Amino acid sequence: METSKFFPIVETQDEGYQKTFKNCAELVPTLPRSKGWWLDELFQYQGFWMSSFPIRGSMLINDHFKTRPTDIIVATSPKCGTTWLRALVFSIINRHSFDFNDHPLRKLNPQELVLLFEGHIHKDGSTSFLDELPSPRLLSTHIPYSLFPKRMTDDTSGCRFVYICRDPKDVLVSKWHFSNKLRPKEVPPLSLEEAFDLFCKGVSHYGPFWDHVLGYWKASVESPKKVLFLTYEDVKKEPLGCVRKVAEFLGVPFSPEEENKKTVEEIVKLCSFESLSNLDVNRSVAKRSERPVSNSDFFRKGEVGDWVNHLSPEMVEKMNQITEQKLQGIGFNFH
Ligand code: PAP
Repeated sequence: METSKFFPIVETQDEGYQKTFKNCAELVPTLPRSKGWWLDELFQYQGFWMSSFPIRGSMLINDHFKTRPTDIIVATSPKCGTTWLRALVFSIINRHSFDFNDHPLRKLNPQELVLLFEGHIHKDGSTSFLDELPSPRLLSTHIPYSLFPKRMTDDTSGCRFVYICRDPKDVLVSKWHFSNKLRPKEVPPLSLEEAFDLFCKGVSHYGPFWDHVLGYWKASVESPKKVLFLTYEDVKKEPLGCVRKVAEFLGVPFSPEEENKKTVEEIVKLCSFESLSNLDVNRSVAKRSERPVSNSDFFRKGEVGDWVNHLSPEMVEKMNQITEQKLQGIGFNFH
């Protein structure tokens, strides 16, 4: 069976990894598939559309990841504010280690500072890379909640998830712009109509979007000490309150001295769109071979409601209807 076309070449793997790689290589060609948003293919795996690389990442996490009670996972559906949340959580938990004027965020893009879990579980062909990270490990993910192993999602495990979601209309617009940056120059751009159609059918990375949100929402209701559920819109509206909430959730609340020193304000300021997007490191348009996007591609407008500039009234109505129907009666909506 020809499997290499689905996967990038990976370093030598240890024996346990080899077995998972083999299982995954056999599984992927049997899954329902659809064209992707750039030139990738998406496969339907356990109810979610994913490309082959994160499917394998998810299988590796299930088979091999050794969880620690201090692990913190920043989780999102793509284009919901991962970059922002990575920066905020990193700054909150490391606030005693760095000076705000000489902060790692001033030199590294948040995507480089807080690594993608399903990407880095492949690194070095064994768990050694992740095993060697100091505690508390802070990792980022797009993997849906139901795909994580019980040993991470059980109430008895100390591992915590901070989730952020966003109005799907803004997610679609952001994803459409981003996808066209990833498409090779030789192929025509993805039209907004095509993107809308794929998104509404649930065929988007780690989608259906609504099922992704539902998984984390339900977990946050059932296990509020394990999963904190935030929205992009709320963080925009009340950044200080949200940062305090995250710190409390992670067991590192701000002390009265820190409040006096305006540490919360410093974190919000450093991680704001205006501040991060204007740093030299994030203005860089250089691309690396392992990542076909540049740091600057993660910063576009950073606004709530940009969909009004792109979507037709019919599109808005259809998207709102899907959202109403999917989230009906759960106690949460995007209003
Ligand atoms: P990813 O899923 O590829 O990791 P992610 O960071 O989740 O991307 O989403 C990018 C969006 O967050 C962009 O939204 P836009 O296209 O609507 O503009 C980006 O501009 C926005 N973003 C990035 N950093 C920040 C920030 N510090 N504050 C607010 N929004 C931000």
